[in-house]
Amino acid sequence: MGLFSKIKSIFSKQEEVKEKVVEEKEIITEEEKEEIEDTTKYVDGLSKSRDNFVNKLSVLGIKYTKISDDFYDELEEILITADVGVNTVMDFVDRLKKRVKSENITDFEYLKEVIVDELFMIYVGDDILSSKLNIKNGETNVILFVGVNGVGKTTSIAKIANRFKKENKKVMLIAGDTFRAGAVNQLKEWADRIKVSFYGDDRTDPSAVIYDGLKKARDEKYDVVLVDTAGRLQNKVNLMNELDKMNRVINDILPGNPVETLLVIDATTGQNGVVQAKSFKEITNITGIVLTKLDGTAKGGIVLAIKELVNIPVKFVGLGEKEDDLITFDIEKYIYGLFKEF
Ligand SMILES: Nc1nc2c(ncn2[C@@H]2O[C@H](COP(=O)(O)OP(=O)(O)OP(=O)(O)O)[C@@H](O)[C@H]2O)c(=O)[nH]1
Ligand SMILES: [Mg+2]
Repeated sequence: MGLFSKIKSIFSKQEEVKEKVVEEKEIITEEEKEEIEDTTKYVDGLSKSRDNFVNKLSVLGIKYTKISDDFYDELEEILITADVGVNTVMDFVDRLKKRVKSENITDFEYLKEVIVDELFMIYVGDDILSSKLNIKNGETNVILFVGVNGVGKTTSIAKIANRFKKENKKVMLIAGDTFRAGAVNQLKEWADRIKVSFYGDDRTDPSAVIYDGLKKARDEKYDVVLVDTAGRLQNKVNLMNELDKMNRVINDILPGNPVETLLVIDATTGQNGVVQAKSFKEITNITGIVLTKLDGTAKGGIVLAIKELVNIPVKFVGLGEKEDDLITFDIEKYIYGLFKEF
């Protein structure tokens, strides 16, 4: 059985359980419930991408009775327009062609299976990219959030803080975005809403604010500190200097920190997001990506482009605007959400 069939059977079993819970009031554990809820979020959040992708791919299966060069050309086009990324698509199609030849594949149903398997392999590849955060219990962990404006940094911070809060962690948000008017207040409002601590003031030097906030967090033994930063598309050297300074301040007060620097990317910006990831990777040590607004795009293939072009793990995905709509990235659930009906 192919990988995709396995994934499909795991998750369709989950869906059966979900129905039983609703209709027959079957009792399940909290963990099982969360798993099912997460899968549902992927399935719902990726519906635009799924409609786009899967419909087009299915049409291919009807249109072509033989797997020909034209078929491959159209397949390439579909994947490229879904933001998978040109090089990734080229490699993928090469591999697919080889498999079709060596396994003598003529059946389109089987080919579908192979297509999903090979796409899955792009992400998994040789190395396993872990979506786990590098958090140490009993220590104060600093997570720095970077990214250009409007991508969803502040919202993502709130959503992630909310998750930590649910795990009973002591959480502080620091308003390191001293640039945009209203940014400090926006973060404070979130902190109040989800009931976590907040540090921010009206100084213009983010490092000064971060310094004081972190001292407080260290002395009062906070578990996690999430630092918001300004998202300006300014020149690279300035941004690099500023991030360097912030990193020095953070590491001074809490050696070994930040434990994570998460780059926030808006999935609806497509290949632009990938370009941003490349630039940020050049100027600072990005440890993970938060991919927001996947629910708002039909081009869910961007996850694969990120893997191929920047090779930084996607740690969270935003699949909606609500507090709970940011979840840990899970490639299997993602693939299922994308190809459920394929
Ligand atoms: N649909 C959807 N909307 C999102 C998601 N994440 C963020 N948003 C929306 O995107 C908009 C911008 O979010 P912010 O968190 O303010 O973005 P930011 O990066 O902090 O912006 P600046 O502070 O201006 O740099 C808000 O309206 C959010 O509600 C998501 O996963 N899905
Ligand atoms: Mg912001």
